[in-house]
Amino acid sequence: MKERLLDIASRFELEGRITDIKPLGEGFINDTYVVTTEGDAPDYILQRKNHVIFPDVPGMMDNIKAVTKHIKAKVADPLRETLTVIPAKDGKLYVRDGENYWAACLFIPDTTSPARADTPELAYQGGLGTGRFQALLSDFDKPLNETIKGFHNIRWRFKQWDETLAADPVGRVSQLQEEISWIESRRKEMMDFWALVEDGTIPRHVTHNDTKISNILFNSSDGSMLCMIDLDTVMTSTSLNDFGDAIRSYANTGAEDDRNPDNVGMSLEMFKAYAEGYLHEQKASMVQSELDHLAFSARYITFEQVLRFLMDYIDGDRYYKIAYPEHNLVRTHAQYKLLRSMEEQYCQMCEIIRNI
Ligand code: ADP
Ligand code: GN1
Ligand code: MG
Repeated sequence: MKERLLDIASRFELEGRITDIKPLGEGFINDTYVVTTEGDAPDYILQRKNHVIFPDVPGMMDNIKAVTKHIKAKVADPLRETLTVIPAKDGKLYVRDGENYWAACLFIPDTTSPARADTPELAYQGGLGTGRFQALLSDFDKPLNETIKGFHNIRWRFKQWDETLAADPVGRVSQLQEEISWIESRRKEMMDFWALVEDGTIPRHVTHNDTKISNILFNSSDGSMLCMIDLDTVMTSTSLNDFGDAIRSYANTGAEDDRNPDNVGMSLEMFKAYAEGYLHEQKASMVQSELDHLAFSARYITFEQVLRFLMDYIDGDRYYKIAYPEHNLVRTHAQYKLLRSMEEQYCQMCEIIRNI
């Protein structure tokens, strides 16, 4: 494996002699490695991009190159404040190795990417980070490729859901009637929200679409936010979902896949801190329909995540990496507990947003 990784890394425009290649991070989709080099040369991130999930890797890399170029032109430290894509020696933004696609970028040193937010200060910084990312891209006007069809489009997700339930490929549906009812009982309210995006009441912008806490880097020196990473899903959608998706991780008192439901719930303190950071950057540019639905976006994306984990379980675990056979079902239950907690505290969430 190491020889193969070395061979792939050497096909990119890297500086310095490679001293090591090690796995990094806990992403559910790609395989990530850090490539260390000798002396003063930079280190790199090497990533096997999941081309089953991202069918157009070249189009995805074009998106990443375009948005990072746009950000670099605006920030004080362009090598730290966004990703730097490293091209292959043939000039392409990826290397093909048989079936697999690989991409590389600069490793940004002196940063942390925590798995969870332990303090409101960190949540505030995370909110600033997402808000700033959106602000930097607010005048980006080139069309972006849709890297995953219908990513946060619940109409599309329900189409996949209906097909998966009808196919029931591994015979799990009959055991899951209660979980399936959690989805069905919320179908209408979720579709009603998405209809507002479809009819333009809620505007579309360039968004990150995967804002969980492990997809942002903070400065190790003082914990301040540095930049959003994992830009594979940058597309045009509603900004609200970047807020809602982040709340799933920053404000969860437990883990995304907690086996103990008692650990899981939404912390209003963390919700408030994240919202303060986000709105500090975004408040002035948001329209009323967005502000009115900001709190709901946390319910929307958490619901979507319950649906996606359960749908993958019904589908025989083909999308998310799993660590044990029931993993997607455990994730479904833990995210459902979080959703219920949001529903119970929804009035307070709305009031927090109004007060900010
Ligand atoms: P995945 O798509 O599998 O989630 P990510 O792009 O999020 O992969 O990378 C996984 C982890 O690797 C991140 O959570 C972060 O800890 C680390 N990482 C990724 N890119 C960089 C980078 N450019 N500099 C430093 N660390 C990084
Ligand atoms: C995946 O790639 P990663 O691990 O950052 C997923 C997100 C989910 C998340 C759940 C492309 O994110 O949509 O919310 O897992 N990314 C993709 O933890 O599907
Ligand atoms: Mg990630």
